[in-house]
This record gives sequence, structure tokens and C-alpha cells, in this order.
Amino acid sequence: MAIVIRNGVIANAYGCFRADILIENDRIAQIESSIECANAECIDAEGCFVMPGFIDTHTHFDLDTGSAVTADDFVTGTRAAILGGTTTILDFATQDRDGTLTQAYEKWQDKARGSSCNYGFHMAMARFDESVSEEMQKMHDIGITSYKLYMVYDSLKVDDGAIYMALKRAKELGSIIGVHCENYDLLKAINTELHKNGAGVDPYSHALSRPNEVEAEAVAKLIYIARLADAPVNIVHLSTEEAMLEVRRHRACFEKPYIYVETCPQYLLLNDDKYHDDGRRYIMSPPLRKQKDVEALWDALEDGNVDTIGTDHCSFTLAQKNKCDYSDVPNGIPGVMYRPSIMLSEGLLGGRCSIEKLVKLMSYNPAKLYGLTDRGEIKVGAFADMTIWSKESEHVLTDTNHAHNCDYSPYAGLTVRGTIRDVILNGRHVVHEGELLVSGSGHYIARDEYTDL
Ligand code: DUC
Ligand code: ZN
Ligand code: ZN
Repeated sequence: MAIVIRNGVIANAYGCFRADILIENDRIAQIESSIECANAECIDAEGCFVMPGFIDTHTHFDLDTGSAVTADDFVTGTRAAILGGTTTILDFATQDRDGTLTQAYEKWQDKARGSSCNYGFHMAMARFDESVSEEMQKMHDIGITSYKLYMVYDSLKVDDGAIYMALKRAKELGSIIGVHCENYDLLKAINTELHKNGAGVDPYSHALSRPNEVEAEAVAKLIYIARLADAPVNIVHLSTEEAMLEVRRHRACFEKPYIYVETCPQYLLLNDDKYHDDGRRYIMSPPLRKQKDVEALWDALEDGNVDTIGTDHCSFTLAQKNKCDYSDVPNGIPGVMYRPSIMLSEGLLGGRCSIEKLVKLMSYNPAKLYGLTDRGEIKVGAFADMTIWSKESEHVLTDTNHAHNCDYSPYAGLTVRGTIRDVILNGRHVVHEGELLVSGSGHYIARDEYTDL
């Protein structure tokens, strides 16, 4: 059945206007000042913003870190995502060091069956050699046009030469690489120091073990590697003022290669004071930072130096996190359900940024950067993935009022103004007032090549 969304304000990355929307099959068929509802389901969006479905380009569902398996798999993770207004997630299919990219792809396709929002995969590569280079062509052909490389974690870390070679190869294929930037040797040395001192096992020591310099040095190095390779690169989950300064320095002198920046809601809303109060809940990498870093990220967001906001959703239960030594606590926090509502509440209603900017960072830019053609904007012919948000109500987040498969919330106590009221996915009305009307209707999206922003 066709759907008509009436009386709402359409918010795209490039402007807002009041109009009705006709959806037929899985596409937007018409946008006009007034559309009749005859023979169609009518959704009244009076007083609401109608936005392109949000795209979370950074999730880890059903990930086995070697010592723990994430609490959310694709069934629970995508359910939380769609209830929170995210219509597409890009998860990290992760290659085993001695495995192939194809094996990782097949494994992730299996995991993702039954998803309630659309999904695609970045390929996280644990090595780069001739065979991997060849397989990247195959990845391109099956719709994987983005990769992640890690500078940390024993089972994933690659060296600078591999990053350089992989960046060049990705560029040849119209693909883009995101890099987890931290200097592993430094953080290991500091970790050893902290443990020698005996006192250094509390959660706050997690932040001490990964100081700002550990990220900033790695970001500076990555920028030089990208320049040598003459290839664009994405710095994922950037968290510090110092790393942002490195990006600003590059951007002030060079147009290309493009150095893109992703940050996450946790680095915009929380600071390292959290490590003093049941701090294991907040153990993630990079760690939470000082308030001055939080402010620097908001400034960067305002002046156009942040390109996307992803969650780095990687959830563990309190039992999994319950370790005496910070270095044994699995890294990551839940967040996929919260991102749209908390960014709209804190960013738009908090007076820190416009609705257009939020749509740009959470939908339009992710769609462009990651080859999600005909998504990320509301226009005739685009896929009908849409999120309707009302600013009328407010609620306080608790450890339990969410759909993550996880027994706590890193944002417990936060008042969220506004609510995700309805979600349209592939032309179907799948969420209404917190209720999932249709589950399991997400599908795999084979992506096109990367496009510059
Ligand atoms: N850090 C990562 O690099 N990955 C998942 C979770 C985290 O905190
Ligand atoms: Zn990472
Ligand atoms: Zn991550």
C-alpha cells in the first residue's frame, strides 16, 4: 500500500521546507505541497520533522573480540537501530589474520540475516598482501567499497607500510579506508608503567593509558601516509582536540588528499569524569576525554571539520565488564539506538547546531562517502527510508528504557528532548511511537563507489 506523509517539515542536509510525500513501493514517488491520501496509508506529521533515514556507519554487532562476544547481535542491534530512527547500519566484517576477505564477508552475511534495518559491511582487514589486494576487487564487485585498518589490537594491527599500500589499492577501486588511530607501542608502554606502579588498574587508568598524544601522533602519521599514497582516508572515532588540530593543519594547507573525520556521540556528550563512577561501563577505545576535548569537537562540528557521526556501538553487559583490572575489560559501549535522538536533543534543541547539519552528519554525508546511492536525502526517486521526529515530548534515559541487549546505559540520567515517532524503511511503515510494527525487513545493500564530500 502506498503511504502519504502529510503536514511535516522535510529536513534535508541543504534545507527545510513544508510538503507532503507520496511513497510507492520502496521509493519516494512525489513531493508536493498537498497530496491526497485516497488509497494510501496516511501518516500525519504535523509539528514534526521528516528526515532521510539515519545511517550509522560504525557498528560492531556479533563481534567476538577473542575474550568476549558483544551483547548485541544483528537481531537485537538492528532492532535497537530502527527503533531509534537509524534505517541503515554499516558493520565491520572482520577478517581473521589467517583468513580471507571472502570468508569474513560470508560470515557477516550469515550473522546479519533477520536484520530489522538495512545493512552493509566495511571490511576490516587484518593483513594486506597480494592475495588480499586481489580480493579487494571481488569485494568491490559485491558492494563493499570501504575498509577499516587498525593501528592497535594484537589480532588486527597492521604496520604503516600495509596502510600505505592498502590506501593506494583502495583508491584504485574507488573505495575508502577508515583507520583506528592510536600508537600501540606507546599505549602498551604506558600500560606496563601503570601496572608496575601497582595502583594503575582502576577504570580511570584506562584513560591514563591512552592519553591524547597517543591518538594525535597516530592521526598525524596517518595524514602523512595518506599524503604519500595520495589517497583519501577517514579517521574514525576521533576524540581529541590535539588530533583535530592535526586535521585542521592538513586542511589549511592541502585540498587533497581528503582527510575525513568521524566522531561519536560519546565524545561529544561524556567526559573522563565518568571513570570515577562505576567507570568500567565507559571503557572504550579511544577513551572518554577532558571537557576541553568535548568542546573542541563541538567547535569542529560547527565549523565543518567533522564529516560524519557514527556510534562505534560495541555493547557488553555489566557482567562482561566486571573485571578488576581495566585492561581486562572488553572495550566498547552501546549507542546505536540513541544517536539520532540524543544528537537532535543536545545538538538542535541544545542550540549547538542546525537540523540541516545533523542530517548532513548522520545521513547525507554517510550516504555519499559510502556509496549509498539514492539514500541520505528526501527527493523524488530516492529510496523511502525516513525518520519522523517530534520535538514535543521528553524522557530521561535509564539503564533499562532502551532496546539494546545490554543491562545498562552510558547515558543513564540524560534528559532527551524530542522523540523518534515513526520510521519508514524500504517504503514500509516499520516503527510507530516506540513500537516495532515490522521486524526483520532490512536487507543487504551492495554499495557503489565512494564519492568525495
Ligand atoms: N573500540 C574499538 O576500537 N572497537 C570497538 C569498541 C571500542 O571501544
Ligand atoms: Zn576503532
Ligand atoms: Zn569501532
